[in-house]
Amino acid sequence: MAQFQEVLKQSALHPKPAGLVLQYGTSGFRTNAKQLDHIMFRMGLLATLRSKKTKATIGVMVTASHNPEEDNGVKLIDPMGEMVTQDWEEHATQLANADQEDLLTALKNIIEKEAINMSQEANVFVGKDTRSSSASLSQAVLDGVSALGGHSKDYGLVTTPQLHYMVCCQNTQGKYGEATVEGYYTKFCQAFIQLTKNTSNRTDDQKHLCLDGANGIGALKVREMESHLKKELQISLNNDGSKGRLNHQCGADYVKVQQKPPTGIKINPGERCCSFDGDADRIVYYYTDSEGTFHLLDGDKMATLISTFLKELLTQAGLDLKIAVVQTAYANGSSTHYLENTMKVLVRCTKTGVKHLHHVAQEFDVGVYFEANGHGTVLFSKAAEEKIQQLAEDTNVNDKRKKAALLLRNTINVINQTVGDAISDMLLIEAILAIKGMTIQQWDTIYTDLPNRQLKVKVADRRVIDTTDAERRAVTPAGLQEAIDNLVKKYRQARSFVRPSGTEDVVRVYAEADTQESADALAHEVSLAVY
Ligand code: 16G
Ligand code: ZN
Repeated sequence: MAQFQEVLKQSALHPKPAGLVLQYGTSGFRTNAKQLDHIMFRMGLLATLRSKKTKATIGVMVTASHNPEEDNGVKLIDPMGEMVTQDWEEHATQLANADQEDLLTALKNIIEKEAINMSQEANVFVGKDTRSSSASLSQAVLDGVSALGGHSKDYGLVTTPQLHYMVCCQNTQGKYGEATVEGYYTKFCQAFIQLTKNTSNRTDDQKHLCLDGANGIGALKVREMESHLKKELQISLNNDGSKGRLNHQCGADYVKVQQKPPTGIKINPGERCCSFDGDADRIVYYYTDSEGTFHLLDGDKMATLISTFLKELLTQAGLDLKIAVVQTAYANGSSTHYLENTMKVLVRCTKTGVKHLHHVAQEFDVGVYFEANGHGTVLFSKAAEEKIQQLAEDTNVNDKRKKAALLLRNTINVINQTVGDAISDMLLIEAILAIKGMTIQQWDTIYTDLPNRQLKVKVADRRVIDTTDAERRAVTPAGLQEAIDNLVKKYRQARSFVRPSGTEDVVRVYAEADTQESADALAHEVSLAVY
């Protein structure tokens, strides 16, 4: 077939370095940008096949998120804006690692296995972050799509969640919103304005937010969005990419891991601040108190604020909908305890990685999911959305129920349900704080985090560690879990687990306890048990 000849010809322009083996990991392919040209071309091919198979538009995002500027990466987005399925992750790895002369065979294998009709049309949306390597790498994706005769639309510079949104809008014929950047701002900002409309007497201080854009795409997009916010949110933007390097001593990952503010930003005591990561799918909040002590409000604190807000509204609206919070093993024990025992909300724990949390959250009417690192969103079932909509339109309900229903409806509209989204999460949190008339300090005191420590340990082969119970217990090597259990017993309010990283060649250790000294000591002792 002529298209295979074209693939052969084009692929010669995107040759695979001999001997290079890469894997489609938890967040796609990610490594030094110099090694990725052939991967990008091949992911263009694969996205085209996935589009033919699903008869829908597929997304390809070129980004390495919070990694350093010299890295890059790519991930595929499925029709409803979710991560691509596991089987196709495997196809991606197969295709990426085929030697140049075996590429057609690998391609044909996938076509056969998936019974793909090659005369079906294909449509692929492509987006990229601000890395200097992203321009040529996203061109390689586009080359891959056109080599297989697919149509493509290049969105250029967008955040990862914006591309997820575009794909979802396109495949739902605009029901989710308009598949343009302008449509994105209109949808989310309008909902934000509606939510904050009746909050009385917000001072300029309350409307003010200090934002660290990680010198990345999020900063660019917040600038574009600002006029839509009609001064209801006044953002002072730091690390906007004009001077500093992407993710260098700034951004959500730096702030979360280092437990300190981005370097070089002056923060006034009590001032509400947040940081995005390099592709704006993660956000963390923080402030410093009058003594200069730094306070981090991570994904767990966001999940708690959001689920409390939603639960109160559901009760006021008189809607009997099942709400749950989905966390990972990294969730601070205090947050889980508060949610289960004070808020009486159902809490579920899953393996690390957004797709796992997303999947479990889909089981509930309202599923709030957050990783401690700041990636998260809220999912509403179709039935839940319909009930809320009906109540909001019902003329026979009392004012209190009606008001709650309207707030719920606008809350749904301010949330990007396709994936965790720093911009949408920021608008949601800002709206909740405004509605509740709450300061960041008041939000912070809902519960107190248990002191904790994370360490990474280099071992000969991290795959010898196998885990169960959402990564909270080690099954192999024999004796390891018992050793951890014995160490944990020595401390108060203690908990610890180990798991092989899905993104680095290390084993990660997590420990928490009643004091920082204890958490540090426990993490250290557990890391010795891992060797
Ligand atoms: C990836 C995941 C993130 C997870 C992290 C864990 C996505 C989009 N990203 O970045 O959710 O927290 O991996 O990394 O799923 P680790 O396995 O190295 O600890
Ligand atoms: Zn990210």
